[in-house]
Amino acid sequence: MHKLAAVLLVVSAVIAGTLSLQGLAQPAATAPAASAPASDVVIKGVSTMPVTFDGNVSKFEYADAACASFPNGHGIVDVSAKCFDGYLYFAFQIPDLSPHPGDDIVIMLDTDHSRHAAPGKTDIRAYVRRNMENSRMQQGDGQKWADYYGDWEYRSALYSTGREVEARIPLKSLGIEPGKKAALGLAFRIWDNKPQQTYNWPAGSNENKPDTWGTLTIDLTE
Ligand SMILES: [Ca+2]
Repeated sequence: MHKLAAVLLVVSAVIAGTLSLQGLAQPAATAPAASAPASDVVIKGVSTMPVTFDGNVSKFEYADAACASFPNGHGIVDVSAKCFDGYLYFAFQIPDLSPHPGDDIVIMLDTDHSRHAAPGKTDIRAYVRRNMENSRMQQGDGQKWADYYGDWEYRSALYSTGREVEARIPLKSLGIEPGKKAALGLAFRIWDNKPQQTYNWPAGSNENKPDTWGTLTIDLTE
């Protein structure tokens, strides 16, 4: 009887311990993703999974992609990045419970990783609006962003609780050749209209300051 009581005590202690551990583990597991997402994205090799460039983001297209994520007030934005068929692809799954025509996502590349304090000629970005005809491509002029005619393409699709965006740019227009390795600056910015709020990746980065951006490594040497 004493033994049984002891066993029960141990079992209940283990259960209590497990429960309290789970309670502790939850904020510890989510906190790093929210406050300090990794600021490096590494693409190794060319993807083997074909893309249908239609705005829909499926796991069959991006299962072997490099990943990043950041919160946007509605949930977590999942970003996939990969190289395929001569293009650099980005795919976004953006939870958004308050759709507004002015919502956007912006993809910024510092193509020579020069990390200037203001957008320069080698800094480019795709400014993808929910209202797609208002989307545009921009390039730094040394002080600020200005419109340009680049090689970006983008598509978007809606789902019940958000939208998905695919964007691509030819590797050639970034000066990246097959068999080579390159480092670029990389940042994302989301503007949400309801409530009005900006969300950045990496956390704390500034879209107008390439020296605050993360790093995209494209390694095509294998
Ligand atoms: Ca697709």
